[in-house]
Amino acid sequence: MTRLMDFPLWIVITHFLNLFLLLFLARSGLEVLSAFPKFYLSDDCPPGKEWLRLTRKVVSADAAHPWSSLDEEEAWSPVIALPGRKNLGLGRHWHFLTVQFWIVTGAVYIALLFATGYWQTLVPTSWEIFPDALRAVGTYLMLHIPAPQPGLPFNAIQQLSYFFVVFILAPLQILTGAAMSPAVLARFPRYVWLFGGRQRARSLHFLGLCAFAAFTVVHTVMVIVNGLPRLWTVIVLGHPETAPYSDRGEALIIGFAGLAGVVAASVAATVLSRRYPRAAQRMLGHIVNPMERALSRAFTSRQRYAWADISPYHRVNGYPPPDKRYAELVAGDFTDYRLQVRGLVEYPVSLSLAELRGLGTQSQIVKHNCIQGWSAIAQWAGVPVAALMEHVRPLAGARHVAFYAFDDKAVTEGEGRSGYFYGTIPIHLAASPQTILAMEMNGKPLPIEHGAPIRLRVETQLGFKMVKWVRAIEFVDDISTIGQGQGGWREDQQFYANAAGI
Ligand SMILES: Nc1nc2c(c(=O)[nH]1)N[C@H]1C(S)=C(S)[C@@H](COP(=O)(O)O)O[C@H]1N2
Ligand SMILES: [Mo]
Repeated sequence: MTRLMDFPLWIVITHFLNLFLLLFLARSGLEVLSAFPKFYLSDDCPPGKEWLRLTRKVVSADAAHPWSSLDEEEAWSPVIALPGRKNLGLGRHWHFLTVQFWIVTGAVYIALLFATGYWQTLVPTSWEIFPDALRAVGTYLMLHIPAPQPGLPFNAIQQLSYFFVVFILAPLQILTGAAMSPAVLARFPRYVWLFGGRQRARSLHFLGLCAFAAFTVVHTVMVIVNGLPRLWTVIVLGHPETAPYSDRGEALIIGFAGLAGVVAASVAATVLSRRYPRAAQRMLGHIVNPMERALSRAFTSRQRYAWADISPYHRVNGYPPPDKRYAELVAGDFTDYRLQVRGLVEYPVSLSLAELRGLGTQSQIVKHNCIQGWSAIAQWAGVPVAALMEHVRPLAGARHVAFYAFDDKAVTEGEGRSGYFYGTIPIHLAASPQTILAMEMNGKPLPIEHGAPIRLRVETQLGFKMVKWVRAIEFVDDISTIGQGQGGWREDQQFYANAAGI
């Protein structure tokens, strides 16, 4: 039993890695949050009905002039957010990179916990733990240190809180994180219902962050109160609590070097991302994109909501095209509109809306998930891209499909960005059953703000992949020659990941 009093090296190492990775997770998580700093109970995200708002900007459904959800973004300081100041794309990259290492660290830790019998220090084996924990809290409140439980290194409240963090809080963060993925949501809508929907999962994920933060503060204070030099030595060197701590100097140096390393890595990640965003996007992408691609490939959308589920208000992202050419098409009720379909196809075509519709239509009621964090349910009807592919016959070399839009983002979104909006998807997503060129929304012709006359819907992906105001479609073998080569306008200009299943 005395063995349990040790603080073995594997705990020292996983404890340190956990601290390191949690800092990255929290900071990148705050970056993601800054893109839509409000929390809803309902997946409709009704403007003004958020249960928590971390911004002063208020938007309303009946605003006098149209707004785009990108206007709801906040620029948070790089001191708290990684990388800070409206860098959602890279914030997500850091988050998804770090979470992979965090899960591996956690899995190794739990495996060793059970392999060594050390689980007994964390897992309570009697209901007495609750009254004992209360008594321990009482002892703390009287400014005394409660005695550890017999044969264990921790008192009851310590054991209970460590158990909660390791076996409840950490898994809950992973599960609620997964419940926000559009691919998971599209394939397993019932899983997301476990948490009461995507927005509740998002709220819980945030409360989980708060719980982690609160735990970290209390835990640190308690370590200080419980006897800093001795415990510091234990945490850094892993010596048995009972051993003499002659190595205090060594522990001080190693411990502070470790903390300095964490801070330095955090600063380096911030500076690298802010100075060399494209390099950061590429580097992080090497590890993050394969995971996203695998998810998007494995899951097909099986969404089938009811008409009653349709959101009363559906946010808009992206201002309509200011081009004269587009205004003329609108004025002519799109009778002059032709969809160009070209590239690596056997039969390039130019289709009127009636001709396009003639290829066959389909309708779906689905949840839209914007990368910023909001969601909304709507019915969309239009022509399956698969039907179009049957018509134009992509050649064997066609591996991606590019969708070009009418909106010049230099005019509508500014912020130093340029070029017309476009997006690409791999050809297998284009052929997916719920991938359509929508021409109708909620039983009416597609409204201008939602992409008239045609917008793409790819139901396992984030909203930014669903190009609105589609002008032309091109089948290509390689996306690196289009735009700045990252696979889409938001990928090029905002450093979003090209795969968008998470
Ligand atoms: N042409 C074009 N398509 C676009 C955008 C845009 O700015 N321009 N924004 C994208 C983003 S980020 C989202 S979330 C969805 C929003 O669709 P909605 O406005 O119909 O809700 O459109 C996507 N398609
Ligand atoms: Mo979006």
